Amino acid sequence: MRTRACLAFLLLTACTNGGVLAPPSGGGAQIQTVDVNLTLNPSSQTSAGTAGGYAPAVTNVAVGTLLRFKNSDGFAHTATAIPAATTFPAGSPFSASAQTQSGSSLSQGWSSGTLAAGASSQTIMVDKAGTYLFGCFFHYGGPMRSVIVAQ
Ligand SMILES: [Cu+2]
Repeated sequence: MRTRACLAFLLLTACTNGGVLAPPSGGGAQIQTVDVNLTLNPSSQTSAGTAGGYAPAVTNVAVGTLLRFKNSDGFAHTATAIPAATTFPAGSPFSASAQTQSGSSLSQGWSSGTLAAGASSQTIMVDKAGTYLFGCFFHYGGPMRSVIVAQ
């Protein structure tokens, strides 16, 4: 009996935490969503090279905002930082670790991990002004890559 009650508590706790999208303490941070969809979002030219698969192609955000990536496509994608790049590398810059969710600050390394159809990423704090490139582990050559400009 005691074990069952404990298990129920753990499940309830896990579900509650998993569903909460509230910003970190201090509250009130805006969440800006980037759409992830290789099927619907066309390629376009940006200052970093040819982007595609995310909308907007260039996301303008204010420092202090939270970013989230939502996969509205019918198959899996990632949104993964390309560290220290000002133009998109010719070949994929990603390793298999891109498939695992990591990071929560824009200026540090981060990845949404593999986002199944319909899934949303963790929120990523826009902690520092700058231009940040990211792309999809599976479809980098699609091209599936995009730009975040934080001010
Ligand atoms: Cu993809």
